[in-house]
Amino acid sequence: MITNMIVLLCLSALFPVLMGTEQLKSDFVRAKDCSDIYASGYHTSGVYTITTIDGPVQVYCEMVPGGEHWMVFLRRMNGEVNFYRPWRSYKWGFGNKEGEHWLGVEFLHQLTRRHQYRLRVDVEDFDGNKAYALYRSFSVSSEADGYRLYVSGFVNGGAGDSLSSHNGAKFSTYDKDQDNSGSNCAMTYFGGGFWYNSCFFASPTGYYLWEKEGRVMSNAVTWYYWKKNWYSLKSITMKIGRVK
Ligand SMILES: [Ca+2]
Repeated sequence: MITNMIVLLCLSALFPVLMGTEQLKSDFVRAKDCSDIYASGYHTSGVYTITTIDGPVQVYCEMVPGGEHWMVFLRRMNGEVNFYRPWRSYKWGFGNKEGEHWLGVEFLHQLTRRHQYRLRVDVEDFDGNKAYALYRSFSVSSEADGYRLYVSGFVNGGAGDSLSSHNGAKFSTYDKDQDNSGSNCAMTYFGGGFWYNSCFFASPTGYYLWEKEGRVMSNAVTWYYWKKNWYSLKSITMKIGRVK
């Protein structure tokens, strides 16, 4: 009897800890993005599961002290993941959610058709300098419409505006050319899937280069209005936050 009570006491003491560190099953069902996860009481950055019409999907939620929270959909940081991939990969996502990955453009469409989101792009060079670009509005149209990018409301966090010139562009990969160039932007520049126009001022899915290699190419990971096309970034993160 006493032993049972001790076990119960221990369990009740442990339960809040478990609740704080693991996403409960009921939250899996409810959460459709990182805002829902944050609202459920999870304020630690990490990988969580959201529910989509195509089933559960793991996402990286960045929880910033003070209440901001973001859902990462692209991260480059060390070149561990190959981004030169076909349409199917960019539609459904690939990579490691803790590290380099692309979430999947279909999920971006599903989320942004129901709620309003903003976009933040964080960039970093090999000297440790950081900057960002914020867009107050971000959405992606349907696959039938080419997964067009819509961004507006630029706020300069030092990185400059390299994305507004991509506004309205369809999504392209090397095996699905929907760009506004006479050529195939992704194939020409050995780049990953992106909203290429003719061709780009931002190339977050370009070929990852390491500073020491000293051979920056036109197809590198670039953000033109910060470092032009001749500097391959150390890291870039694209993430969205629900506005309402
Ligand atoms: Ca083309």
